[in-house]
Amino acid sequence: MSDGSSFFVTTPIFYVNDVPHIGHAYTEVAADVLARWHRQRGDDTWFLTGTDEHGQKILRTATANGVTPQEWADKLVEEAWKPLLETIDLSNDDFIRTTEKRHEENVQKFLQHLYDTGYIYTGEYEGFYCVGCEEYKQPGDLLDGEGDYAGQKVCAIHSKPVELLHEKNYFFKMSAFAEQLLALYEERPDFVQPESARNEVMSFVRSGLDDLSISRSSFDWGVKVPWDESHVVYVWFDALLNYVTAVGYGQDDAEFERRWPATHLVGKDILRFHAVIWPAMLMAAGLQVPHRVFGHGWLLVGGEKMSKSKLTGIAPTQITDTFGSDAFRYYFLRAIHFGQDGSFSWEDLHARYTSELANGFGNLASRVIAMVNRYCDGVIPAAGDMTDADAAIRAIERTATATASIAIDRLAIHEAIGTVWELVDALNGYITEQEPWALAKDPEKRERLETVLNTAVRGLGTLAVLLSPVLTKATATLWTALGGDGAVQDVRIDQAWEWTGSGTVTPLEALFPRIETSAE
Ligand code: ME8
Repeated sequence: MSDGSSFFVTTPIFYVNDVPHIGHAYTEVAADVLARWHRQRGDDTWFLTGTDEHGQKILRTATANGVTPQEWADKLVEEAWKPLLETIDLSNDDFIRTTEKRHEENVQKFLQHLYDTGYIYTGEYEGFYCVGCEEYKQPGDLLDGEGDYAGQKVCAIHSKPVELLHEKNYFFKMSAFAEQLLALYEERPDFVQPESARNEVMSFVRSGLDDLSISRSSFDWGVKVPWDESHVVYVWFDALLNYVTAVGYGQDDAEFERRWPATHLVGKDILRFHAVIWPAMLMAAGLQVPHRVFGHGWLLVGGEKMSKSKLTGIAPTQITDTFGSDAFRYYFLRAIHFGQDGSFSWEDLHARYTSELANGFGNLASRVIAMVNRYCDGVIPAAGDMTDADAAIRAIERTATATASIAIDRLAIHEAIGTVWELVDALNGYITEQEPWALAKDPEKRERLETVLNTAVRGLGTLAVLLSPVLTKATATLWTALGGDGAVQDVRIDQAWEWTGSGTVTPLEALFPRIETSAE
């Protein structure tokens, strides 16, 4: 399937004004599954994540907490954002912070280049600014405030009042790229995904593109504008550049050439920054635009976008402490159609954990291994003549291997997992129908028993490989119990169905122990 091509996947870099919640972790696990899948297909893979540390939002939070913004960012990164990587078992290759020298210096280089080539000019701007979004808002994007904010205009995303700003700033000639952007969306229909996101972006650009204010002079927490140190770079202009500064832009041409362009996964809240502003910036600098931008949906709690500011934020550890990182990764990626909004509820999580992970997959693995131990002294038996039922399982393994990879290429992560789950269900049905416990009672059916157990063990091996990007821990345990060679994540995922069990199995503890009560 793969020719060992390059695959670079990113998440947004997250603001360090607060600690992570499950919305941030959702994008992270999606990117992680893609990265692990591609690595297992032999692609030259790079997975980047990190933190966005400049701007007014961080400055205000730090000030309110009586520390410098750098101290605040250092604390949050070390105490909250880096620990998240372990909480949900991320395999990121790099973690960039926008306060690092490798980033700041090359943001300045990029800006200077645009200035020298005439894409930056001085101008004045007056408009409503939302510090939560770190963005100037159009009047049409605002709502009338209620309660404490009656009589004021509030941001539709943060429900907090916007501020009227009037500044003399540097501007990026973004409007010059409207035609080129529209041509890009036309020529490369997969550039912005899903389709609904593409339509939204196209109509936004068609309605007219303004130039973009890219500096601020009323505070100094940011990257200094190289030719005018009384200004700092607008936080979004600075932040977007992380995707190239992290892979060598301005300092290591070979690395940059090797990695860029990227697949960007972002929440739909920040789609325009990635699908409009970012490609325009790259076009101005004469660099390649991203490979694609995928805007996923929101996690909803009680029907609303989950957010810390609305006090509906749930910390990832609230879930992983009870259910584990595998269940976290599985639940959000399986239950939510990637690209659409999805409601989170503890009941749904608990129900899926029990029926799909504990009863569906975990129980299958335990039963099959226990039977090999009981009936064959732990030695994986060879297969005899195959029946249609055995051949059907082999066919499903083969189809799942191929179809899941195709779904991953389309970024349909939920579909890839769903396809693999057809094999879980088929194997459970196969065991029920073939009744190995009954075959074991009849010495004349010994060969049939061995064929059934061989087929089931091979199926489990295929599942271990195909699910390893998602269920990172359970599949490693299963692979060891099956006597698989080396680490499961080193087995080629596009050849998952080819694994032939041999040797001995070792006893397996429940992969997903039952959790009796809801964690609510
Ligand atoms: O926007 N559902 O950072 P941020 C799903 N620093 N995903 C969610 C979510 C929810 N309820 N809430 C947050 C920024 N997310 C900028 C990005 S990139 C150059 C700069 C996820 O900390 C989702 O990925 O506000 C969303 O886009 C991101 O967190 C916003 O994170």
